[in-house]
Amino acid sequence: MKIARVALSNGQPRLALVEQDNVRLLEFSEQCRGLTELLESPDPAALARALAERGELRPLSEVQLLAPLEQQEVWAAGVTYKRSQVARMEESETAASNYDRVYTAARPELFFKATPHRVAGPGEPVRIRVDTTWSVPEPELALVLTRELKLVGYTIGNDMSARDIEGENPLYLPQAKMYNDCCSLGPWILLAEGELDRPGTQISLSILRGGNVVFEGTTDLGQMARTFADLVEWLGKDNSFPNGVILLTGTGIVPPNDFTLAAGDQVSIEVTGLGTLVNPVVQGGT
Ligand code: DO4
Ligand code: MG
Repeated sequence: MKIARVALSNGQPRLALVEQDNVRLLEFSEQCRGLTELLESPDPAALARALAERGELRPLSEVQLLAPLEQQEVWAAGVTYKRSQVARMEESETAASNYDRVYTAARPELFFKATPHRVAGPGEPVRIRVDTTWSVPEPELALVLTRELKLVGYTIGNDMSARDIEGENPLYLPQAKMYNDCCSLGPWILLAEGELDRPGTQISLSILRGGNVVFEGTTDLGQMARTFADLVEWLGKDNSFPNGVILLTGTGIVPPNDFTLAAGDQVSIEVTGLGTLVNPVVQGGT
């Protein structure tokens, strides 16, 4: 079941079930007035079905999709795929051995990625920092977790990254990763039902420039070196998330070292069973 956050003409965010080319709006109740309450309920799918019973149907093409989060923090894991380890070792002269070691260490790399106001929804711009000349999108599966860190869903994440800044000095990682519009999420949440087929879940990235594809890449979750449970357990050590949390699980696709994103590009990330998250790219002008 897919749950979208949508904006109606009155500006009020609503929730909706995505049913092929339509969305069915949920009628809020005392029990559920938003996404967090739905996700925190004992059975989000059953509650969503009940709230959708008398829900209005609208064509998907006529609703504006919003980023699928409310007050959740966004965190991210890094160097969870061999491709990311190799790319980071190439970009960083001084910190190559850190990336080598963290790939196999028991403790994963985890970092704070974004507050909700820094997150772009579907169709909204993601940003290249003004002080970088080497930036890439990072297409990642994102785990949707409750305040008790129960995995309740998945969405698509883009962990925008300035490779020159993080490569210059690992202490600059927060600047390479955290700024306005540094992350996009969407297009909706796929509620977790049983185990994901990791090797069968493909992540594809395509970057368009002037209508032409300038980079394409694919990986699958079977390539990820860590389990979701391992990442979540480390995230939760002495760390609380009163509104739940979204955890990006790392990238397995890194464009070649001579590639940088440019303003005007369009980034599309597709994940099997989830859909496609599309964002234009901007730089400057804030
Ligand atoms: O240490 C750099 C960040 C790694 C990362 O974001 C990733 O592997 O996805
Ligand atoms: Mg990343």
